Amino acid sequence: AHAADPADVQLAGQPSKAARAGSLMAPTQNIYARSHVSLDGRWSYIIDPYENGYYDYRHMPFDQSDSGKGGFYDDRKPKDKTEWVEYDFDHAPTMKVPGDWNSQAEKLQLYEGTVWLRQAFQADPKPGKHYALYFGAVNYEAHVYLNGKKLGMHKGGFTPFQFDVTDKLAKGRNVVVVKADNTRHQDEIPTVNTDWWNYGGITRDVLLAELPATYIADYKVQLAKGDARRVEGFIQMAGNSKAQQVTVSIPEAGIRTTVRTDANGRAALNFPVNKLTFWSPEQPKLYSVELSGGGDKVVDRIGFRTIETRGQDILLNGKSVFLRGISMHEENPLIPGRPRGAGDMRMLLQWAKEMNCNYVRLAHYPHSEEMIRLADEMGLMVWAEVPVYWTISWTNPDTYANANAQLTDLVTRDKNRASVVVWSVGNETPIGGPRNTFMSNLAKTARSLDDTRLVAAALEIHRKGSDITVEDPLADYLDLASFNEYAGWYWASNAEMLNYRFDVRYNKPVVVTEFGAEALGGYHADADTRWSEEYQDTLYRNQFKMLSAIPGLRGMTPWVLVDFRSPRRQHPYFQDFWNRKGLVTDAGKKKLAFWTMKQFYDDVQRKYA
Ligand code: GCB
Repeated sequence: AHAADPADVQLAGQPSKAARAGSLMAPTQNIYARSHVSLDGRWSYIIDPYENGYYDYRHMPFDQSDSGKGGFYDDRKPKDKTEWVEYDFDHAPTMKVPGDWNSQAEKLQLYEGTVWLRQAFQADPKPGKHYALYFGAVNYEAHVYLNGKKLGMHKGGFTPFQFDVTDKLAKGRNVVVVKADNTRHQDEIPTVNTDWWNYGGITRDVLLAELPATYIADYKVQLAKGDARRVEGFIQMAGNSKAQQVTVSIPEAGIRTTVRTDANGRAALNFPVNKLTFWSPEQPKLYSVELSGGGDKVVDRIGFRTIETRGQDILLNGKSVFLRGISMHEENPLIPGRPRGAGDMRMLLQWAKEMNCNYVRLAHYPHSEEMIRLADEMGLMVWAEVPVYWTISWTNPDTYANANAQLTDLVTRDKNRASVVVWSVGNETPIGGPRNTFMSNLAKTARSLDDTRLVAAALEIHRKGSDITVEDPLADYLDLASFNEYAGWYWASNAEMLNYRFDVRYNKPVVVTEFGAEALGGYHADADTRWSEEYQDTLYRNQFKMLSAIPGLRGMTPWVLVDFRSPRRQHPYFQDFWNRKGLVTDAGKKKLAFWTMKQFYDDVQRKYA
């Protein structure tokens, strides 16, 4: 709508492009380990369904109209009693950041549109330093202003972005204003139709980071593809003098190597490693990895492991594994809403651990960096996904660029996390020419950015008589035969489902990405009664029988760990805006099938021991 503003460019994940994009810059790797202040806390907000703080009464954006003043980003106060100003952040209500707005005010529960958020903070910028204003995620479209001046715009609700504010920070009081807009659009990623709550707002941390004149902007330190004895990766310096000597050391393993970055700040990493303890769910070993050069130093906690497929086997550190998983949303049912911190996330992952999982599918969008770091620490392998879900606008090149940018940002952010073993390029996308091109291109992007992990997607199944087949041209680009199936729920019933059999013809590991049934916690009846815990429990038992007959079965992530909110779920008694396929209720209580699932995983674990 306002493309004239040069700062309104979407983050493309590449440092070179980002450098051109106004003050948007590629997010700094491991920003939490840099010198920073948190801007989390209570932010003042104004609900603005008509975008009154953005457009004048002729519907011209204030920043392009003659009227000039009027945008809420000015955070204006009347100079004296005679002046007319119709908004006032100082007397506006406040909400918690990070935190979605839907769960913080009754007025906002179903709201989709614009909310303005404001925070004031003190700064003392020092000469020779770089300053970056970082957002972990804002859903969906964020226009960001510092001291009344626009820094830029970012689209995409689940990936980080940051602005270079080096020359824009004031000594003393600064004001940051965010216009967050969670309106759904057909051409965006995700599109208008999803089975989850469209939580709006600043849902992850906001930081102001201080970086040295020359700094380590990005790095990858991981084992080479299928090679447990060699680290491969890169270092990317940014700032004033990018050609630097950079030392990478892993003191605990007695490793130390030095490389020289080129004029663009780039150096490849490639060095032998012996005697490393490999990361695994049983022993989630993380090493302190130190990178230093050009006056900067950053320390990360990194695990080392290999992941690959051979025929129908998935090999973790060369050993065949079964992915004992569960799908999960990034939502704390007890709020309910997006997690407000690491404690909320740990609670969710802990439930997966209690079920004896060694793996989680973080559906259907990039979860917070903190979630992945917890998975690293707690020993859970991760399937990471982008919100390319259902019926995307396959032929729109801007839509593709957006999906590609979100995937790039995800891989860029999490490439050093040992827990991540699969990049998923989407979920249940309907087969067709333009879609096949779109999706296979995304798969190629994932592989070109990172060839050390598996690339997959949650595919759909087809039924012919009693045969269930998986046939999708996209599968040629993927490492797993991974699909969703709802035997016993959306088709067939508990009584009929065992008449079906799976025929998966790909010589790839079979990982069932979803199956499930809804059950209202505490509702007990017989195994034929929909919505009862007994129905769900029997469906799980039947699924285990059906799936165990598939020769290449190497994992599953049933749908879903916890009941979650969805506007599509409208049964007034059993659902009331909740998808009840959780194995844990919205009150945090385990349903019968939780224990059945755990029993199954205990058995599988013994077989793979
Ligand atoms: C699916 C979707 C998931 C839904 C689930 C359901 O296939 O991938 O997002 O929530 O089914 O409950 O219908």
